[in-house]
Amino acid sequence: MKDLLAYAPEVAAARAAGVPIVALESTIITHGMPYPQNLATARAVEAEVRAAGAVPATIAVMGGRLRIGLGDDALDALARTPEAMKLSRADLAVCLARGATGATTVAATMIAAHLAGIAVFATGGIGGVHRGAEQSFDISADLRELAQTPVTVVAAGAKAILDLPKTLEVLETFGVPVIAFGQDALPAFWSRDSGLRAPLRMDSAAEIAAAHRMRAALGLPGGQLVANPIPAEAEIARAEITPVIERALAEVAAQGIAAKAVTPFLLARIFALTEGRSLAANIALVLANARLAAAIAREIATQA
Ligand code: PSU
Ligand code: MN
Repeated sequence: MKDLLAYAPEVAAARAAGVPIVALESTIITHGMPYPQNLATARAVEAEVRAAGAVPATIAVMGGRLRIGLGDDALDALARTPEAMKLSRADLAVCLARGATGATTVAATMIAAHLAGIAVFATGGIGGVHRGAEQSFDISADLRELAQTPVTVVAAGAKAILDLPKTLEVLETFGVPVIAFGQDALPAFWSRDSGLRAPLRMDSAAEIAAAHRMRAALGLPGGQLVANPIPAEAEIARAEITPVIERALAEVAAQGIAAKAVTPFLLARIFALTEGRSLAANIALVLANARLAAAIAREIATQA
C-alpha cells in the first residue's frame, strides 16, 4: 500500500546516507510514564541516541500511517494522548485501517522497525510471562515477536513484575538469544541482578552486532534480546523493590485488572508507592539502553 510508512525527515536523510538508526517505542510514552515526564524522557532518549552517533526513530501510528520517526510536535501530541491504543501485533492493522492514534509496544515496534529496515531498537523492559500465567495465560506477545522478527532489542531485562524464570524458559523455547551485557546475571529492570544467570553474556557492542549479522547469514528468523543492567547509581536493590512489586500485584488481583491494562497499572502503582523513585530509575535505564543500542547500530553499519 502506498505511503503506509511515513518517515520523519531526519530518518529519511539517515536512510539515504546510510547513517545508523535506532528505533524507539511509544507505549512507554503513552502507557508507561505520566505526563510530562513521558515527554521529557522521550526527548532525552532521542538526544541520547543522537549524541551516540545514530538517528532516533520513535514509532507510532498517527493519521492512518505508521510513523517512522516523530517530529517534536507529534511527540508532544502523543505524550498528551494517554487514551491512544496500545498496539501489539494483533492491533496494528486495525489501528492503521481506522486512522486512529496508537502507541507501539515492543512487538509492534519490532514489526515497524523491520519494515523500515532498522536493525536495532531500544526500550525499557520487554513484556514477558506474568506471574500466575498458569491461570491467566497472560504471556506478552513481545516474546513471540522476538521469535519471528529480526530486530535486536536492547532492554534492561524483563520487568521485575513478571515471572522471570518462566520468561527465560519461553524465550529459550522460542530460540531467542538472551544476552546479558557486561555481567553474568540477568538484570531485572529496576535492579541490576535478578538472581538468575543469563543464558548468554557479551561485553561489547561489536560482539552483539556480529551475532545479529550471523543470525541473518544463517537465515534464522527472530531477533536478539540484549539485557543491559540499569546504571548502578540509579538502581533500586531487589530487596527493596520486591515488597513494592508484591503489593502492586495484590492490587491487580483485588481489582480484577487484566490483559493490556496489567503492565500500565503495575508501573503506575509502583511509581506511586516508591514516590517516584522507580520512575527516575526507569528513565535512567532507558537512557542507558539508548546509548548501547546506538553503539550496536553503529557496529552493524560498519561491519556491513
Ligand atoms: N518498557 C518500559 N515501560 C513500558 C514498556 C516497556 O520501561 O511501559 C511497555 C512496552 O511497550 C512493552 C509493554 O511491550 O510495556 C508490555 O506490555 P504487555 O505486558 O501488556 O505485553
Ligand atoms: Mn499481557
